Amino acid sequence: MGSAGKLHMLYSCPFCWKVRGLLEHLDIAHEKIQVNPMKAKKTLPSAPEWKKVPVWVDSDDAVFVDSTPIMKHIDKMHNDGKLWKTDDEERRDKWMEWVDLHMSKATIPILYGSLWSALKTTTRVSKLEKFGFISKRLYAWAGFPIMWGIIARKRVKKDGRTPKKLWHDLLDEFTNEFGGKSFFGGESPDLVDFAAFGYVRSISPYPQFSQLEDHSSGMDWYNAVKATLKV
Ligand SMILES: N[C@@H](CCC(=O)N[C@@H](CS)C(=O)NCC(=O)O)C(=O)O
Repeated sequence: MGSAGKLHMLYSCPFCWKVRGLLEHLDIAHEKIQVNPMKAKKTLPSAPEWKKVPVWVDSDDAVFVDSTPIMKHIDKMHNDGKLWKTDDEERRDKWMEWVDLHMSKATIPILYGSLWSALKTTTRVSKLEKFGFISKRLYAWAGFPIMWGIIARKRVKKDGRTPKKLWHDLLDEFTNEFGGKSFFGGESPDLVDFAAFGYVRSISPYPQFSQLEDHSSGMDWYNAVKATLKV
């Protein structure tokens, strides 16, 4: 089978992890295009209107932007929309919105919320992303005080909880919604599960992930979703 499309992405972007998990679950052949973070705004096929990753380009060159709409599009095109179909659309829509609102905001605090974690994260990101020679070094050293001092510290202070407590609360709230089942979607994961899974998985390349690993129902769910990926 030929490639279904191209995913323009950054390795460390949580929104890209959402789409990647879905592609792996559905076992869809595709190309990954890791963009240079410094050049993304100019080089993305959706630029200049949309300057964010992920961007999905279908095999017929149609361009799709924004992670949740991309997931819906891929499910529709390659899976008869089965992961989005439900008897309770109100519950699904409410929780998709909840996941996109709350989990998306919780990744920065855990990765950059203290000076030490920010340093560890930016060093790792500079190795994982396709930076140029200069920007790689610049990001590794100038990135962490910016991420920590300007962005993360404010968010942690505003929330009032430690980043670990914030994640444990989110995982409690999410898994409590399963009504005793293994997934939000019931016996098998649906698109809401894959969206949440993407945010959680985006933390997995970093040492701070261990703070999530001691949430047992959260990890039962995470590992159960992971087990459905065909990679
Ligand atoms: N709502 C978008 C958010 C995407 C997003 O913010 N991506 C970040 C990288 S993690 C980005 O490209 N930021 C560049 C910018 O905001 O200009 C989605 O879900 O795809």
